Amino acid sequence: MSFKVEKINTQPFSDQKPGTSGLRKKVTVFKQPHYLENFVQSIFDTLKDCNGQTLVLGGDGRYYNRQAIQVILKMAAANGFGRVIVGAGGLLSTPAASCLIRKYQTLGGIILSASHNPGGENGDFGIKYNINNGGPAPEQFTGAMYARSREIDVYQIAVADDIDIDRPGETSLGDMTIEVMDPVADYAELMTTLFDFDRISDYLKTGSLKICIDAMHAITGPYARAIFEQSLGAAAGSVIRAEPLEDFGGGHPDPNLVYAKELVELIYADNGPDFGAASDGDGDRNMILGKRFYVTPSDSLAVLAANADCVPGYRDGLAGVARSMPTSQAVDRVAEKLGIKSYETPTGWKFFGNLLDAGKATLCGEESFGTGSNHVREKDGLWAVLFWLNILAVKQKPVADIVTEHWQTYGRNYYSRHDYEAVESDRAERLMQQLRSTVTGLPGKTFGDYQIEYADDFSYTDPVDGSVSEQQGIRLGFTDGSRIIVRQSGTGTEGATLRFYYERHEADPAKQNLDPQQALAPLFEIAEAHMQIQENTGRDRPSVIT
Ligand code: G16
Repeated sequence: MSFKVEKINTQPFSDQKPGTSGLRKKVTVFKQPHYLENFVQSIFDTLKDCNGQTLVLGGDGRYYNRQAIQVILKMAAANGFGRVIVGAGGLLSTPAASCLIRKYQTLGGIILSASHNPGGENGDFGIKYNINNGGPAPEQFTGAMYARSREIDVYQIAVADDIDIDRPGETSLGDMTIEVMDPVADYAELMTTLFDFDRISDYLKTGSLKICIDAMHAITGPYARAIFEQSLGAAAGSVIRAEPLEDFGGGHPDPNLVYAKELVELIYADNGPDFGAASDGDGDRNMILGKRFYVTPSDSLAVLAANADCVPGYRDGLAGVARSMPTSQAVDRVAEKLGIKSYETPTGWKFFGNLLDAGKATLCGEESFGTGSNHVREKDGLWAVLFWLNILAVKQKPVADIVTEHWQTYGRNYYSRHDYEAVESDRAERLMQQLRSTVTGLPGKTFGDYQIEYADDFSYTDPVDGSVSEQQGIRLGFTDGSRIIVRQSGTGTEGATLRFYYERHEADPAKQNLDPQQALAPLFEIAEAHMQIQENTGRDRPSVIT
């Protein structure tokens, strides 16, 4: 293939600051001339020496994935990379990309996804760099990328025909080799080393556990079919919405009770499945459902930690657990009983990387439907489903029984998140600033039956490298352990999204069966009284409640 490198003069864009997880913008923003190229060159410039290095490349298949892959391949070749491993069709789930980076010890990887955000021509697109441990680049790196993007004036790209990324095999572009790989095989193989596939498969064959996995027309379809239907022998059709589509079939690939409506209807129907799960755009999130039963992500993490001895890959014990700050404290109680440490990090999977690398934590989780372990350095939706299936195959009990028995032992952490999406940025900023200015005066104050024990803007000092991340969300902690947390999302692409997280612990089994919205109502009232949420947001209710 003919090959010539061109140096293109460009001007910086001022808005290429990565958020909670990479750069996410509307497709229309990414399609501006030089926009994608500037950001990719900023990544390469930050890496400095790319000569002869190997990169993993793939995405969740959303609109613009294929075009972006062609641009990145040509830029990688022009910047001296020796090899790029690409998922066939340009597809790689986020956990599979992390798996490949680790397995083939590459310099890193570029993942194209806007995760749970909608896709299509008018939807969102995203790009993120993962480092050689397979995890998202830490803040120092993303900060340097952003700084570079503010001063960039030239990028390099090969002038060449488009590369065939659909057929597995090797091709070359100048001195660079492009290896198109089956996106599923290595990841599926890794799963067999962690879970008892025979036991799960035998249990599925008894017919006592009918499962339904909703891939939401996003990346997990091919993975879920290979693992659940082909390897484990679940009935054909157990994976629904299995075909990855560029616009996710017009849906919102966010696995929660609102956006996975079809699955929720099935699980609540007579003769519906006994176990349901959904994944997001890029396959790193999960939602777990039992028959007419929803497991909150925070409870899911706690249950996995408490039952890790059922699973071969974790039978030798957990080094520790970690959760993001807004995630409920349910897993802390399990850690205490196990005599291991529970780490509290800011929101963003990147903060777990150091803990996993240093062997301080084995399982990690977030309230935002993310759970994972030290097997890769990303959260992993299908891994969480397999973990649950392994526990079910050992316990041979319904999901609801496992969770309610868990509550009886540890107490129930009632939990709910209220999101106000696409709020005007200055309104959201005003609410945050007003709240921030009150925190120092709050400890000792009472609101009805509740007294504030501490109030702060969460600051995290990484126990491994000592780096400090400030202003990670306002915490109001009450003397009974209840909490209200407020933070601005770092993944939205329209205005500002405000998130309010509410949590209350209930030790009495007789009081553990309330609707969380009812159980948490006193905390909603405190938040409204103190923050005037309705007035400040201009909304009379949240856009999404999970
Ligand atoms: C990303 C991050 C998660 C975070 C989530 C929500 O997930 O990796 O750590 O919890 O965003 O972040 P925010 O509350 O700032 O919107 P994903 O699945 O979108 O990559």
